[in-house]
Formats: sequence, structure tokens, C-alpha cells
Amino acid sequence: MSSSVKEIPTKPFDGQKPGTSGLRKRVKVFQQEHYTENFIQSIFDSIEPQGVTLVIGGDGRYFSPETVQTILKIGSANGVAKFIVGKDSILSTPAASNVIRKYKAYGGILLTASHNPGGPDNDFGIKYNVSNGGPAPENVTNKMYEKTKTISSYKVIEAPKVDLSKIGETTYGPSKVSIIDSVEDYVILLKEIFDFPLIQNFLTSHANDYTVLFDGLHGVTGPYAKKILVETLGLPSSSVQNCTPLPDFGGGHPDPNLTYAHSLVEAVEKNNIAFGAASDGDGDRNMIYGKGAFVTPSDSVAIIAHWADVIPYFKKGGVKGLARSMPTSKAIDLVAKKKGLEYFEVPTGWKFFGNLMDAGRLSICGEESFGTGSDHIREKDGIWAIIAWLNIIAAANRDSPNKLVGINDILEAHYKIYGRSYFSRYDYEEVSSEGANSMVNHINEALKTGSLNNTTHTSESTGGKFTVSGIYNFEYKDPIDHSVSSNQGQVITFSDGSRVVFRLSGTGSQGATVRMYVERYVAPEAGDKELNGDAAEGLKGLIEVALKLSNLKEFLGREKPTVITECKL
Ligand code: VG1
Ligand code: CO
Repeated sequence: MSSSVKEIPTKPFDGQKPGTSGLRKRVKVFQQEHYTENFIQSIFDSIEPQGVTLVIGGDGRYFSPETVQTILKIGSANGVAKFIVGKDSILSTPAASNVIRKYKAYGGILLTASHNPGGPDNDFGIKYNVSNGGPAPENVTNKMYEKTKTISSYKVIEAPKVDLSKIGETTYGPSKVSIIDSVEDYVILLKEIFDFPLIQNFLTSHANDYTVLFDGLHGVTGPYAKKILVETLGLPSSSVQNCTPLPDFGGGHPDPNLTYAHSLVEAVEKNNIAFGAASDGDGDRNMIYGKGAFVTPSDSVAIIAHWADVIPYFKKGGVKGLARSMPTSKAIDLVAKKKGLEYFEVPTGWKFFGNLMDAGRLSICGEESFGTGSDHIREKDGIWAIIAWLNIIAAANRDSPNKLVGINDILEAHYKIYGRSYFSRYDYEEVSSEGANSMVNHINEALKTGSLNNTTHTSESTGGKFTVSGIYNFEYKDPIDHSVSSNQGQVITFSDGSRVVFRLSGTGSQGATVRMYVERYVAPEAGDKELNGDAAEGLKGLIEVALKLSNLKEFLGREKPTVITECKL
């Protein structure tokens, strides 16, 4: 069927630069005439879309259905042969990564701003993934940005809207559109990875003393969790909550951390839930939180790596290497050393793991920002991490018939072997860009002049002493394609092995967000009291010194962070 292609004149918009994970702006910004169209045409101008298959997914947030129709119109006019679209424009980020790989698509467009709130007054986002299923690397996103600066028209075909709620294939102008079930392929994938019979056996035999609660925070993972936890593993339907995806996430902030996932935290505490978990808006983040037990993401990925053998996927294929993003604690490095595995430190953002995985050098990796995953796909994967934990707990209990092993037992055993990296992150959201830049310059000045080197700083409240051993700007050279990414965060190291990292966020949609990451390592020899202490206590002195060295409060004009994401207060 032939359809005429229309060329619509337009003018460039400022600031269409993809950040850590796609272009994220307020919905109102995307709703401006030609704004979304410009960015989508710029994607097609940066790739070779003629005759290809393209996946369209996302977290179903407000403005997604309209944008799917826009992508279909522009994509078809640019020569895309086939679109694979999640029903009702829903495919979680990990599920979309899987669909791209499974159906050998050329790439995919994901409509999500992840954990940022949704709805008419909040955020929307558009992200492009390449054929390996992972986020587009910087050379591709830079090309898109360049195109947005010179765009003068975009192409559309004229065709009736596609009904996104009907599974099946239809003809659309010169292209085909296939609407697929959002969950099916993903469930098949997870069943190949994990020991479902073992998990089910454990959960059924401990129905009364090991309760599970998953909170979807009204993001995209609800249907996935219901299918896996309730329909496949046989848990009662009361073991999932907030599992209907809503365009505005029910007015909440779909970010699985102790601050924003309070619906989970409260239910876990109130009902003595042994194993609680939550995921973010687009399903790539996870939090593991049981009664009295919180797993930091940095520990989580190290523990999964330590226990990899109980997961059939790794038992069969082996573990090739481990990795973390730079600000993530070094807990996983210690596992790599002990197991004799190669390990990597990459900049923040999942896109940096893809090359290592494609080269067969990386199997398990994570970020401190509640992102955990493996080479089964090329995105971090919330539900994967949660089922990995259930698999580990089930295996630990198989080996311990007389004593129930819970989250804290797994943590304590891990610290006994490897020591513990106390870790926390302070976020200062929506501060002024000038203030943030002045702070960065202030630290750079110390870096240049060496004025802080070998200086010792004492915490007033704890009396702890910290001597600066070095300051550097993190730069990464990709071992596979040799591309270099500079200025990925400022690191201050101390002579006791502690460190502090300062970074500007690349996912905010308003002003600047400063992140401060603190890490303090305690060796196994320090004994149980030091190893199993309260994280906020363990980090207090270092945090005080970090705030002083950076002069953060003055530069940002903030007494307190907006969110403390990674330790219990
Ligand atoms: C944040 C996190 C980073 C993560 C990114 C995308 O980026 O720090 O670790 O990869 O979000 O996650 P930034 O630049 O704001 O620090 V998601 O779940 O928002 O796709
Ligand atoms: Co996300």
C-alpha cells in the first residue's frame, strides 16, 4: 500500500541533548508543537532506518500513547519496515531490551523518564536503544543532538491511528505494526535463567514464616510481578501491591529507595514481611528490603556475584567478569578478586556495560542507584534482581534445613568473608546550576594546586580523622572501542581507603542535581560490632569531612540533602 510522505517544516529547539539515559524533560516541554517530532526525526537522521524492525516500548506514563503514534508516523515515513510495540505502549525497559535482542531488531525507542514522576505536570522521556538491546552509546546520542540543532523539517505519513490495545499484526502505510503482549517474552527469559522449582518449593514450604511483598509503585512492573510471583511461583495475590501501571504512577515518585518507596517500607514493617522488594517506573531498578533488613545496591550486586553458582544461567554459562559504575562501592571488586575474575569500573549509566558484555568479558554488574543486572540483556533489570535474591535465599535455605536463613544472615555472612563497604548517597535536587558549577570548580582548584593533599581533617562529632590521599576527575577509556569519557565525577580519596565522589546528575529535568557518594571500608578483622553497625553511624565522620572539604552547603545554599538514598536513617 502506498502512502504519501509529507514533509513538515520546523525549527530547532535548544537543549535536546540526551543525558545519562535519554532525553528527559517536563511533559509540557514535549507537548510544544514540533518538539517531540523534532527529536524523533533526529533519531532517524542519526541511524539508517530503511527496511528495519524497530521496537517501541516504555513505562506507559502520561503522553506515551500519543508519542507512540508520532513515532509510527515519522518512522514509517523514514522507511522503517516493521514496528514491534508493547500492548498499550507498555514494555518495561528490561523487557524491551529482551524483545530487541530476541527478534533481532535494529533498535528500539523507549518512552520513559524512569523513576521521575509522571503526569501532565511532571516528566516524560525518550531514549534510543541499539541492536544489542542496550542504551545508545555516546557517539550515537551525540549525533542525535547535533541533528536536533540543524533540523529544518520532519517527515510523516498520513495514516489512521493504530489501536495499541489489540494484540496482532496490522498494515500501517508502507510498514507493518505488530502489537505484542508486554510480559510473555520476558517471563520465558526469566524461566530460563533462574531455578523456579527451587524458589517455589522454598516459598510454599515457608508460606507462614517467610512472607514476600512486591511493590510496583504503580510503574510498569506490576503485570510482570503478578505473572511471575503470583501466577508462576504461586504466591498469594496479597504479596503484590500497587501493581496497576498508571500514567501518573498514582501521583507518587516511582523510585525504589527508602524515601520514595515508603508504601513498601511501611507495609514491610507493619506486617513483618521477611522479603520486600520494589521496582521503579520503567522496571530497571530494584530495592531489596525485609523487616529490619536493607540491602544497599552496592552490596546486592556483590552478593549476587558471590552466589552466582546457585543461579542456573551462571552455573551453565560461567561468570566471565564483574563490573560496577564508578560511584558504586567496591564490594563487588572484592568478590572478583577472590574468585579470580576480571573486573571493571565504568562511568555512571548502563550504556557503558554493553561493550564489555558483547565482548564476552562481563556477566554481572551494578550501580549504586538501585540498578543490578547481567548479560542476559543489555539493561539493568529490577525483576531479575529480585528473583535472583529469591533464588539465593532459596538455595541458602536448602543448605540450612534447621535454621531459616534471611536477608540479614546473607549480609552478615558476606561481611565476614569480604568486609563491609559502608555506603551512602546524598542528593541535592534542583539546586542552581551556578552554585553546582562553583562547587565543581572549587574541587578542581584543589585538584590543580594539590592544596588538600596530605591534609588531615577531624570530624567534630565523632573525632574520626581523615587524611586526603588524592583527588582526581574520573575518566574512562572503553577497553573495547577505546572511546574516552572524561569528567565523569570528582573523587577524593583518603588514606584509610575511604572515598567521596561528587557528580552532577544527567537525568534531572530542572536545574542541577548534585550527588555526593561516600564510602568507608571495614575489613572482616574489625569484628562483628564494626561490621554489622548502623550505616549512618558508620559514615557520620566521613560525611562531615566531605561537606567541609567541598564547601557544599555554602555553594548550594542547602543545609540538608533532598534525599539520602542508601542508608537507613
Ligand atoms: C541516575 C543514576 C545512574 C542511572 C541513571 C539512569 O543518573 O545515578 O546510576 O544509570 O540514573 O537510571 P544520574 O546521571 O542522574 O546520576 V534510570 O532507572 O533513571 O534509567
Ligand atoms: Co529506571
